[in-house]
Amino acid sequence: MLLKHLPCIVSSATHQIQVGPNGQLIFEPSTIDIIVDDSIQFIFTGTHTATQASSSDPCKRASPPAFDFNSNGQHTFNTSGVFNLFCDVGDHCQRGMKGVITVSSANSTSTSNPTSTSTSNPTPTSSKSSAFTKYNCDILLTVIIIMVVTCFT
Ligand SMILES: [Cu+2]
Repeated sequence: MLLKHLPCIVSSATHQIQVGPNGQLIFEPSTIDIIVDDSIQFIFTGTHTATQASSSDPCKRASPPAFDFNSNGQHTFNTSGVFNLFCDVGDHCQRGMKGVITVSSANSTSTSNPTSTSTSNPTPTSSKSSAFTKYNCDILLTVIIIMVVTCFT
């Protein structure tokens, strides 16, 4: 049946990275795996930046950086790849304020669970919407089926 092959609308996800939570010189999480068209929302506490670093030097600015925030903001990753992330304030990066954002292509089926190495209270930092997306797809397909059936009867 043709309907089986209709593409579903896949909505992208937004993930959060805390920038300097609790006065610490860290990104939390410091590593994150997302897929193309997902967004990262940077939530700032204190004076920091969330800047793309050079691929060769994790404490040096990329030229030009694809993202460079000094307050709350959101960036959508439209291409796959590995993006180094660092804070360009003082010696924060040298003191460990850096991270890695890995963007996989959308046809990858893996949904990686970020392994938590945090010592603080685990707080959910990403909102997954896969269940919601599936629900939307089911509704969409149902509506299409009803329309088709209506047309041919
Ligand atoms: Cu900083």
